Amino acid sequence: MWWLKAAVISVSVFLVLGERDFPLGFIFGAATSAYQVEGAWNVGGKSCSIWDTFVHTYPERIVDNATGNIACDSYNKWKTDVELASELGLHFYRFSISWSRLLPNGFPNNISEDGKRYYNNLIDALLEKRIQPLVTLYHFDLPQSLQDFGGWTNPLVADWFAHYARVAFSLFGDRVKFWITLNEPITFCDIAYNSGSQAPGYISPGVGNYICNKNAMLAHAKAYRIYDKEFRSKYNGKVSIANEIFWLEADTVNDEEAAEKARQLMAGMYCHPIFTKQGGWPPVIERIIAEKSKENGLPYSRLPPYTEEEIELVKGTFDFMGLNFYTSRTVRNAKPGEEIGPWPLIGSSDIDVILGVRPQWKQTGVSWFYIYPEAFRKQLAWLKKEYGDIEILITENGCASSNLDVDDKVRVQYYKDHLEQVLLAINEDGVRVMGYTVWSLMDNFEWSDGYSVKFGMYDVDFDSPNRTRTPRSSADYYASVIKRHSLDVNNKIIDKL
Ligand code: PNW
Repeated sequence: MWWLKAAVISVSVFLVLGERDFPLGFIFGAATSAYQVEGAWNVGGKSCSIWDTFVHTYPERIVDNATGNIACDSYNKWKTDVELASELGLHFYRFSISWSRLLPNGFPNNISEDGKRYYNNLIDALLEKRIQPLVTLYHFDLPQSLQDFGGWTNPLVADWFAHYARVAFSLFGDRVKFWITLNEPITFCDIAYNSGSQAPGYISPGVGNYICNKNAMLAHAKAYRIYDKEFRSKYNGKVSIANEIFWLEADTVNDEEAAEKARQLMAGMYCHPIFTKQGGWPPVIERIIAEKSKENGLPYSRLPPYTEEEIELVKGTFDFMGLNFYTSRTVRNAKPGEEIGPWPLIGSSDIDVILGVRPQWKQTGVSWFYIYPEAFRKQLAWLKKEYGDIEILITENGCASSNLDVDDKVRVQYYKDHLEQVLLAINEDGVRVMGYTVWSLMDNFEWSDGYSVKFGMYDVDFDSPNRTRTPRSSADYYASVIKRHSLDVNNKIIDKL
């Protein structure tokens, strides 16, 4: 009687899995990135990346003129980092490879022994503790030697990146089963070229950002295709990209069209080419930028078009979707003649919308970051509606503070509230969320905010040569969630909230 058996199984699964439990197989991790933690910027043959150049050339663009020269000194303290990951009980640790450490001239004919040794040690130490390495190939730190040829605005960058990816797959693919090609191209294209607040610091709103965007999509796709063709059958890993997406919500019921347009600019420009059946740019944005370019007196669009071949190359290059989620904005149409502020993320004034925040969203220690947990579920549901029933890995989520509190109640509350929304997305909306990653394992170099903004579950003492790491309450809380595989944790931290 198969139905009786099925009924018994489903009842028992129901009994075992409460609504605050995560599905079996759901994985938990934490993340960092090379420039933000490694330090050792000129050690072991490593060449300069664009972030080395940026902080050394424009110290005034970084709070307190900070640099990542030493950062968390993870180049020397990687064993300690693996200890922290193990203390938390992480299933995986997401870190990035520094391209200019592994390939000092940017090209694959000179592989650094020191770079190889460093990443091999880190990967092996993680695996020894049964922690899966999840490796990001590119987290904002292009070799300066390639920037000298135009960096992300030179179409050849797609091949440069693909060659680097092949080296990394062949050196580490036997042990690394999860790869992220590019972290947040919106940050290194739109924020970078629209505002100059990120390396390379070159400002070209409405032009540079779009060229970078297209080249980044091609770079990702070429790397994915190489994995598919040359490595998948041997290593059987998964490859995708990590996109940063703010939840963009209609300000009033009349602003739904404006909000959808903004979503297509922020999410669509980096998702539509990869995750839809049609591929290419989101049609609404392609049309708007073509019209605007005409108004600017140009005989062509500032948005570089995709050829048919390129559309095919990029389309479908994912094994899951990586999502970095932090915060939200409201959206409304601009009034005629209203000045559109320089908003770096949905840059230039190509779409005539105004972004805002609601008064009830609490601001964190960072200017751009307001807390609205329900948005997380809305974002996940929108992605499912837009791109289909694909697996989503939360590749970053976390909370900023500007104080040194070891008892970081706000951060614990943020994790709890956001994980609740992940569970609702899974249980109520049927979104296939496969795992969750905290940004960040420890405090680190927070780009233009230097060390003034902290995201860590571990506090790092940047005044001590030892860069001592101390767990905060959020580390305790996250460790209990992982251990119980549930938000039903009765521990002293939650009692105190
Ligand atoms: C992400 N914004 O970057 C990055 O992947 C991390 O390197 C970074 O430390 C983390 O989020 C926290 O900021 C962002 O201005 C950079 O909206 C900028 C923005 C958001 C995320």
